[in-house]
Amino acid sequence: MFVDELKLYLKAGDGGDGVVRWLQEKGKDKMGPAGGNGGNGGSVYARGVRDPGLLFRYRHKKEFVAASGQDGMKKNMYGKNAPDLIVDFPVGTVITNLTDGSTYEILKEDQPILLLKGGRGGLGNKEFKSSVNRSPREFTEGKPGEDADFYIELRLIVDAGLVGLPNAGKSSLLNSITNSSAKVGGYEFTTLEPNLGSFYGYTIADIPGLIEGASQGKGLGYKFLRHIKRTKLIVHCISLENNSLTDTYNIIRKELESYDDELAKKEEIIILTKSDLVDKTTLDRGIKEMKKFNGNILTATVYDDKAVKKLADALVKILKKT
Ligand SMILES: Nc1nc2c(ncn2[C@@H]2O[C@H](COP(=O)(O)OP(=O)(O)OP(=O)(O)O)[C@@H](O)[C@H]2O)c(=O)[nH]1
Ligand SMILES: [Mg+2]
Repeated sequence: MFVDELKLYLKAGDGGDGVVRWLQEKGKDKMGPAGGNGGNGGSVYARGVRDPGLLFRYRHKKEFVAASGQDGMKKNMYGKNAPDLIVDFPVGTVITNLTDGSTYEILKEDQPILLLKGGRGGLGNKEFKSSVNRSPREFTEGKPGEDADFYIELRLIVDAGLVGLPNAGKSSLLNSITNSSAKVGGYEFTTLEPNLGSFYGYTIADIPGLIEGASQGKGLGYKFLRHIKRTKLIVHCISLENNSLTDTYNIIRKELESYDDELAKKEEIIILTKSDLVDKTTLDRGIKEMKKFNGNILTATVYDDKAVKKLADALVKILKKT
């Protein structure tokens, strides 16, 4: 199961309390204040890791709480600061603090981002000593650490995203040009979650097929469109098996547009797939028909190594430009 959305409660550690203590010497009474300050609570940081499947691990763990600072001690000793809590998220995660609305994007590995500050430790009675008060009984409690509910959403960072109807041959294409071994099947919705493949240093995503009415919740593919929100290039796959390439093209375009205007404005190329199933005249007619929509029409068949190589070369060129 691929988890790309969840809620987490995060809390930074509370500050330790300051304390009231007195210097002691054998046979003598209180010799002045000696209560130490409390330590600071641990802060909560988000850190990026290169593991798109990581959120799966958090599906049952709904909260992370950083440790509290230690209370102050006698002989003016400070309580220990608590360590910060670092929570890992896949690169591409968008984190929204549901209390104040602030958002954070994890775009790189490492580079921890502060989400919640730990509470400061309180002051011991030693801090309240003054010329007028040599035996202060005052101290302060540690401040509470910040806390909030967070909405966690993964939007994969990919260079190209394959979209199209179910059965268009997207996964087959991904497998033929990348190291991916996505499941392929002669039925709709073979792909149930995004597949990633690397391609000359670029990342290509294959997402479940889209169908007409996807934006109204039909089919599976819609919720996965978030994973191509950040892609530079949309690779629109249309099988030459379709009776009307134009209608097929328009169905997918309409769903992209109703999902997000920005998505619809992204650079797009069209790949006409399964070219082995049609004759040369039909193929040429198909290319001509699609040229109305897009200057970049490629063709593909996964059963011909030369054709795959040609497609891969063309795709690299396009990716280099975008
Ligand atoms: N003849 C021919 N068949 C192909 C080609 N590419 C894919 N197919 C077949 O088309 C069917 C669908 O392929 P998939 O790659 O699973 O299609 P998909 O677009 O990923 O489908 P979903 O995951 O359901 O959206 C499978 O039976 C493939 O074997 C091709 O180039 N030529
Ligand atoms: Mg597929």
